[in-house]
Amino acid sequence: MNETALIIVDVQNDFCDNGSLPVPNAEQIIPGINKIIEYFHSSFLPVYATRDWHPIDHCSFKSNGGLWPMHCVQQTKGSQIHSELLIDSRVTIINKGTDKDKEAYSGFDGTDFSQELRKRNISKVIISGLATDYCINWTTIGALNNGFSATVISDLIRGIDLKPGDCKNAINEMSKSGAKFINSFDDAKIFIG
Ligand code: VGL
Ligand code: ZN
Repeated sequence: MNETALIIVDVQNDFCDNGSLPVPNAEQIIPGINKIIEYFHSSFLPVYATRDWHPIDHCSFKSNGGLWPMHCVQQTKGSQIHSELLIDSRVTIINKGTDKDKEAYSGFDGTDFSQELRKRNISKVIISGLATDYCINWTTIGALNNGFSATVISDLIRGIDLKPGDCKNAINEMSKSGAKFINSFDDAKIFIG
């Protein structure tokens, strides 16, 4: 149990420019994430991408009493992973938020993600993507709660800051829960291993 996996969280059209719930500057992180994906592939390490994957009547939508505009509805263009992200058959997709009655910001909530990681002898995850104050925060804490060590790539996440300070608070929360933080320009070997 000592493999490291990369998790790319929710880099989907609806969270990018022109999407229905755009995260400011989301697209800035794509080139950097692509470099990390290539590093993982060349090291034969596993790569996962989560997708927010809601049915059209999902409880998180304002139309159904939730907090958010309609976003990432299954099978729509908005729910597709951004086309510039290097996703191919080597990347395993994890869908979350599929139960219409349950908000699920964590990739570990209502999925078989932790069993899948354990099956592949993974004990450590490296996390990047969207959004710092929601799915990054909850997925990171979900990983820790499931017994994985978790490292977040600080410069390859972006957040919403619905209330100013939300992203900062999320980073403090992840840190207090035991997450580590690194920068992508550090030698990757520092965080694999
Ligand atoms: C997210 C709000 C609603 C996220 C998902 O991916 O961070 N945020 N659904
Ligand atoms: Zn959502």
